[in-house]
Amino acid sequence: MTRGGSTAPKRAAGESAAELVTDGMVVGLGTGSTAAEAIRALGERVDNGLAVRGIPTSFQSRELAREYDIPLTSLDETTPDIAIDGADQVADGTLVKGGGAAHAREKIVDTAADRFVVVVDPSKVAETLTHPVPVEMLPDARSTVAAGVRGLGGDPTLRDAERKDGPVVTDNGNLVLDCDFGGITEPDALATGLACLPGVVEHGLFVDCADEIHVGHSDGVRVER
Ligand code: ABF
Repeated sequence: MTRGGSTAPKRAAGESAAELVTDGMVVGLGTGSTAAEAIRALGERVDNGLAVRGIPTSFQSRELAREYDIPLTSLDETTPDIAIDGADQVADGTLVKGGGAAHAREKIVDTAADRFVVVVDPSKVAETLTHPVPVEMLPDARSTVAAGVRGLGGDPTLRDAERKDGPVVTDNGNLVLDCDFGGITEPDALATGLACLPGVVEHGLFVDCADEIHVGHSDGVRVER
């Protein structure tokens, strides 16, 4: 799923990160509209002879890579030299991800990479994380995980519970709770608390994972971290 449309800042961030890729590299291919700009830019370079292989973080990024003729590989074969991925919010180098419900695979691929580059537009940058944290869980654990999240001070909402076709189901066949914690002042402790809840597959807090954050603006890119 490519959420949100393309804009000049997203394009600038994606292109800036794609320029870091050199011949022979294995690239983790992120999810979302900003990461899609990086995949597009990479595809253009592949068209001009760059030899790379991609490891997709979602069905969406796999389809996009195929569209741009980027050869694919997997974590069973190799590890990424670099991963380029988007975020829902960034504060002090910590990310909230998972708006596309792909954060479990994103976290596996992004943290396996030698270099993890985040691509965002300025609307994603905050002083303190306030974005609800997506928590992917086994369907059977939906009520117990929700209770655990409340115990950690959060307010959980099953993603798209009211939708006619039923709630969002991830690429892994699981459900997602969007958990509002207000301002997150201790992301490390919260990440540990969420990871310890039985039935949680993965949460969308990425603490101490990003090596660089490319913030696209309409007049260029600022690299943070
Ligand atoms: C993925 O796509 C997610 O982890 C994040 O939720 C989202 C960002 O999308 P966009 O770049 O479209 O805002 O990276």
